[in-house]
This record gives sequence, C-alpha cells and structure tokens, in this order.
Amino acid sequence: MAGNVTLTIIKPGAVERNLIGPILAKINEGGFVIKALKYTKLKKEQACEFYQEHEGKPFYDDLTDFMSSSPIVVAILEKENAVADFRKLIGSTDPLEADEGTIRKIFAASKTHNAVHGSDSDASAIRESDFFFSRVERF
Ligand code: IDP
Repeated sequence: MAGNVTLTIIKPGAVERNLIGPILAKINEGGFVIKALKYTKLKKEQACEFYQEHEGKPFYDDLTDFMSSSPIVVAILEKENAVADFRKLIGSTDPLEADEGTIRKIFAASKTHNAVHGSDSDASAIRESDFFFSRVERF
C-alpha cells in the first residue's frame, strides 16, 4: 500500500526568487498538509550524500554545487498516495517537458534549477525525512 508522506525541497533559485510562498500555496491547493517545515542550507558534502544515488552521472557535480549554493526550504507533506500525487503536482524533471499548471512548469528555470524536489518512492520519502528532520521536529 502506498504511504501517505513525501518530502519536498524548495531548491536554491526558487528561494532566491521569493517563490517560497507561491510554491507552498500550490502545495496546499494540491491537497497536501505540511507536517514538518524548515529553512536551512546544505553543505556540499551533505548535498552529495542526499543525492548519492546520482553519483557518477554527468550532472552530479553541478547538481550538488547548486543544491549547496544558497538556502532551501524542506517539508514533509502528508496526503493519501503522497509520493505519486506529489510527482504529478510538480511535473517532469525538465520544465520543458512538464505539463501545464505543474509547479515545475510554472516556476522552474531549467532541468537542474527545477524549483522543487519530490521523493521518488515511499522508501526515499522515509530516508529523506530522516536525513532532514529529527523525531521531535515531526508530530
Ligand atoms: P527528479 O528530481 O525529477 O526525481 P532525478 O532524476 O531524481 O529527478 O534527478 C535529481 C535532480 O537532478 C533533478 O531534480 C534535477 O535537478 C537534476 N537532474 C536530473 N537529470 C538531469 C539532467 O539530465 N541534466 C541536468 N540536471 C539533471
């Protein structure tokens, strides 16, 4: 059975362009409840750890440089079928391929600078939530 939580990151770039409010509004309009929320900044080695599954790919260094370049907003989101529904709400990785009305279509600048992250599985949602949030930060 599909889990009911996913993890999102409002990426550098979107935060710099003052898009925290508009993106959180879209997330709420999509039926997601914010269960945990923080504003933080990753060190390069933390970005590398978060994206370790992509190590060795051509975009890995640019991606981890970008993700550690300035502050981010991270949230745990709750909704039935959260992982799949959130990926639908954000759209394809490349904003040029994302459906109209999706968060990446509206707010992303490019394939790397694509405004938001969304977990790709229930197992990733758990791993990523544990990466960013302590037990007392979720309730
Ligand atoms: P996802 O975020 O849509 O799940 P992933 O394949 O998990 O996509 O890739 C993680 C992140 O790496 C993407 O969100 C994007 O920022 C970046 N990325 C993925 N593929 C490319 C690429 O081909 N060129 C540049 N950046 C990429």
